[in-house]
Amino acid sequence: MKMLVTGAAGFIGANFIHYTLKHRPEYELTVLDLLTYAGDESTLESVRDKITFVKGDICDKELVDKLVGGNDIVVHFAAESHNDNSLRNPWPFIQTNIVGTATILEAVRKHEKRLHHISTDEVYGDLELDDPAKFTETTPYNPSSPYSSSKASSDLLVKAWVRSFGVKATISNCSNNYGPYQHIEKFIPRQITNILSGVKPKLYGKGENVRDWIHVDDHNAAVHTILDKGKIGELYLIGANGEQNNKTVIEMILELMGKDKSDYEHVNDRPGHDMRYAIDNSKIVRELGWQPQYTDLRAGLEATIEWYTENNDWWQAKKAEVEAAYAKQGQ
Ligand code: NAD
Ligand code: TDX
Repeated sequence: MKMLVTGAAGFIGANFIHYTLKHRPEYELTVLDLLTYAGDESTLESVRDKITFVKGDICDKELVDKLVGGNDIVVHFAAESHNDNSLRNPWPFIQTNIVGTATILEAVRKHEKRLHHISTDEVYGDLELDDPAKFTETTPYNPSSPYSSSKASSDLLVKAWVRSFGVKATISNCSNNYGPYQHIEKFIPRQITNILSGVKPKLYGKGENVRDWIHVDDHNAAVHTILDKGKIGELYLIGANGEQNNKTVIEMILELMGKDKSDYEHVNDRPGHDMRYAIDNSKIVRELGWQPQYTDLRAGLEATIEWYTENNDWWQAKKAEVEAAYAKQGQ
């Protein structure tokens, strides 16, 4: 099996490479990644001799055409992924997430290759805190931010290419991931590295917003399940019943790191901040037999804290720039 993985110098894609080499050592893996601020080649250093790494842009038609033509399957993670950045400057999101996905689609159409498109639950917008409903595969798209609307656009392109051109694609929409190698701009690693740097964690607004946390290895196991057993043209939601509000998560991190659980500060809220995400995972559980393994968030956070504590070299150089950008927004 020859597999092209886009965006695998980033958080989930890199974990996907490590997971795949461990569980499917016979696969031949090629990575296509532009190494934007979010990509870090060192994340793949330990497996460098087992993969082919190509530095390049998913919007580069010629390069994408050549790489797709030489592989059997494309797993498409590459994206601009951070909501706060999309509010500062939407253009890279439009380019990479929409034009980049269209470029991949045209190549898989031409070469008749299988595609799995990685997306997010944020395409559905948000839920009220007291709403018993969760997102399902039939919830209407209603994205809130430039990030989530660009991901929604990319999903719609995939659906259209499946219907009109018979492209053999599947889509998955996953909830919030956590685990090792997550960029420190994101909520959980930002707070852990703040505490490790002697800075107070920063909670947007009142911190009532709920995210449905899933360990990155559970996400990647689900992606492999879809590649093995998923039905072409179908969309699958991935989630591990991990709903928690942000305040509770910050308090948990502080406690686990031996600090007073009230030792954080409230900062400016995110404009248009989605209130709650929640995944009904019954389709992938029922139809494909996938089950999450890491369902204890406290234990998962403990392991993640340990990873950031032991891998200071991986994140330290990025910290000042990330915090300077947040400071400009009063965050
Ligand atoms: P990330 O920002 O950590 O990594 C993105 C990677 O894509 C980086 O290595 C970057 O260099 C690369 N990239 C960006 N633009 C590129 C381009 N034009 N050409 C080639 N490579 C490019 O993101 P992540 O958190 O690992 O997310 C991966 C995917 O999963 C995204 O599609 C995201 O929408 C989706 N997703 C993320 C989450 C989450 O909680 N992080 C949840 C659900 C879905
Ligand atoms: O410092 C912070 N303080 C804070 O309260 C940061 C960075 C975030 N937050 C809040 C905002 C959100 O309610 O924490 C929550 C999580 O924030 P992010 O880590 O930025 O994630 P989110 O916006 O929920 O999006 C994530 O999940 C879905 C990923 O970044 C997306 O790529 C994915 O699609």
